[in-house]
Amino acid sequence: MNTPMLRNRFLRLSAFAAALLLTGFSALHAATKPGKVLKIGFAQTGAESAWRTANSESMKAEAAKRGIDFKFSDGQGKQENQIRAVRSFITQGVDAIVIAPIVATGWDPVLREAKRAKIPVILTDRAIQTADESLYVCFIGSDFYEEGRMAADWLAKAVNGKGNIVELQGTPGSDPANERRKAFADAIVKHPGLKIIDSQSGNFERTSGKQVIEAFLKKHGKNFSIVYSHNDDMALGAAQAIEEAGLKPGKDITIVSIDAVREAVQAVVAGRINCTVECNPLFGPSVFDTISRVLSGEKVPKKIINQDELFDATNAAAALPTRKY
Ligand code: GYE
Repeated sequence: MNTPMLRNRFLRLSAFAAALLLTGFSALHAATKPGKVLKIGFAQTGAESAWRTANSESMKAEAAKRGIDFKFSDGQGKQENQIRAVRSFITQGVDAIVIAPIVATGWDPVLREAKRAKIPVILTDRAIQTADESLYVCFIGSDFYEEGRMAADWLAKAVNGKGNIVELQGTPGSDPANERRKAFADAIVKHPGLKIIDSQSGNFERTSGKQVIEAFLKKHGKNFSIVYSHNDDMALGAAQAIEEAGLKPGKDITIVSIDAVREAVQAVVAGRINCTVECNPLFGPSVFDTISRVLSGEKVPKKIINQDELFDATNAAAALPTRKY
């Protein structure tokens, strides 16, 4: 090869290398360039509860407010649908992916694919179990263990540490079901008069919750006086089953629940449910703020935990007018 040819080839190669370097380095900051429309995918679990509806609405409203090209996928209660949605977000080259993982395990392979594609993943609502915490940027949601503990402590006081309990569990293998179950069990150990005599999943759904309590009423008769429900939809289903059996929910049977959706807070005011621990679903603004920070290269905390309160007969009526979900 003569010298001019070599020089030519060198110039072409260096132009190529420079282009590569530029695209590589600017990928993250390009996402935050003024005027650029951000593309964000959200793999939601499904539409099983009033909590979930409020959460989806919060995410959609905030995305619209910020002019984000928002790709919303309803997983219809199946992890495989959520995984498929995440893969399609990767193919579409989104700037960030948000997942509300229906169950806690089985996410590593698809998260590795997102990492390879250099797309940041934010977990919301439910946490996952993984040995590799670098597979996601951060988690935004509630402390489910704390919610279960609050429910148990409230109950122990309300019933003087005595009574047989039946438990309505959330979706099997989901982080809120795991944590709310464990926290409640850990807390009632301190009260030998409180005992869980039966426990079954109602999938976080009202109809299933109602069916489980109907079956428990047949099986156990009047042998229980407390229902602990992992969410409000199932608690409202339980209240209906108890009424249909000719008993008074909130009086003959104490109901303690979690979420504090409007209908449940109303039921507390009406005396049909005795207590509901809040689990705030309105974290759309916090999710998109966090994504902006991540895309502009800022470091964010690994866990961003929402603060939750508790509603019972003492404060439900006052809270109702300003409840936002
Ligand atoms: O409590 C329940 C929903 O993951 C916190 O899922 C969420 C739970 C919520 O179906 O109502």
